[in-house]
Amino acid sequence: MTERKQDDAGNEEEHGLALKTRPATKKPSLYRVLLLNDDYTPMEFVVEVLVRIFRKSPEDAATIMLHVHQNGVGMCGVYTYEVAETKVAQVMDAARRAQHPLQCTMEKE
Ligand code: TYC
Repeated sequence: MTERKQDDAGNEEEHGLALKTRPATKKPSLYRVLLLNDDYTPMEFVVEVLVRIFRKSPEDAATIMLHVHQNGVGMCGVYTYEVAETKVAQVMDAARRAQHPLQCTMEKE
């Protein structure tokens, strides 16, 4: 009877020889990017942001914009930390340049 041991990555060890059954990878944490409603940012500007920065179709962008308008907050997408951070910065920069009070945040999923 052969004794088989598995390490933390699920790799089998036998006689000191590690047999890699799968790579020891870790899934990155994901973050939701959220848009917040306000009374002043034009609806058209929000749709443009969703199309240009979040790669939404004009139809999906309009649906998300209306959801935020009616519910106060809505999700633009789920991304790894660095991608989410970049998208939040791009939205905040576009809003600042256009002098709209649009706010965008991220939260861990
Ligand atoms: N409430 C805004 C208006 O009536 C539209 C709006 C939608 C603003 C979504 C921000 O994230 C937002 N003009």
